[in-house]
Amino acid sequence: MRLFVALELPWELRQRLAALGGGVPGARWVPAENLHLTLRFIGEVPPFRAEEIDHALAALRGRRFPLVLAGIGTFAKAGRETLLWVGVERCERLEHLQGKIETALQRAGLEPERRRFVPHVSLARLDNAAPEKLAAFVQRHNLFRTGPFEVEHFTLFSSRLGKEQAAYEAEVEYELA
Ligand code: 2AM
Repeated sequence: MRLFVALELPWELRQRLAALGGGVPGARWVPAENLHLTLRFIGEVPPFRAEEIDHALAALRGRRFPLVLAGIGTFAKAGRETLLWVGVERCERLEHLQGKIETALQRAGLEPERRRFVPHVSLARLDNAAPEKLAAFVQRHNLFRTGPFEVEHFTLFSSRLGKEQAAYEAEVEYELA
């Protein structure tokens, strides 16, 4: 199965994020039900490994914390914008939780993640989006900011890749104290 660890977002917040979508030709907007904040992408693993991952995550002790989403940005590959996202206000407790998850997954036998953790919620994947439309979108929504919401658990998701959108399923929720 194809797995990743993420924070689920409150439904009202996801609706608010999904409502930002539109006005950028070449953007494939993530539907509200798929919006999440990835903490660690795992990828394809055999069932025995999935079980070890679950055990490692279940043994992790973490605490609840408030989180604020703020700002809009893009990632580019080879000079081309590929992803439009909403950012996260700097949060040490989020970084701490992500670090604990990384450690737990390495103990469960996964290779270390080499890429730096840049917390974000993907809003749209971009296929040749018109740069001026994209820039206008970023400018229009740059002050986007949510009220703080409480992160009470993190989630192990499985993902099945579809033609239009991936289908994500919450496999296990891990409560924070
Ligand atoms: P993204 O939204 O920033 O692209 C499920 O695929 C989640 O895992 C997505 O939110 C995706 O982040 C994230 N992810 C991180 N690395 C990935 C990779 N190499 N392949 C696919 N998804 C990845």
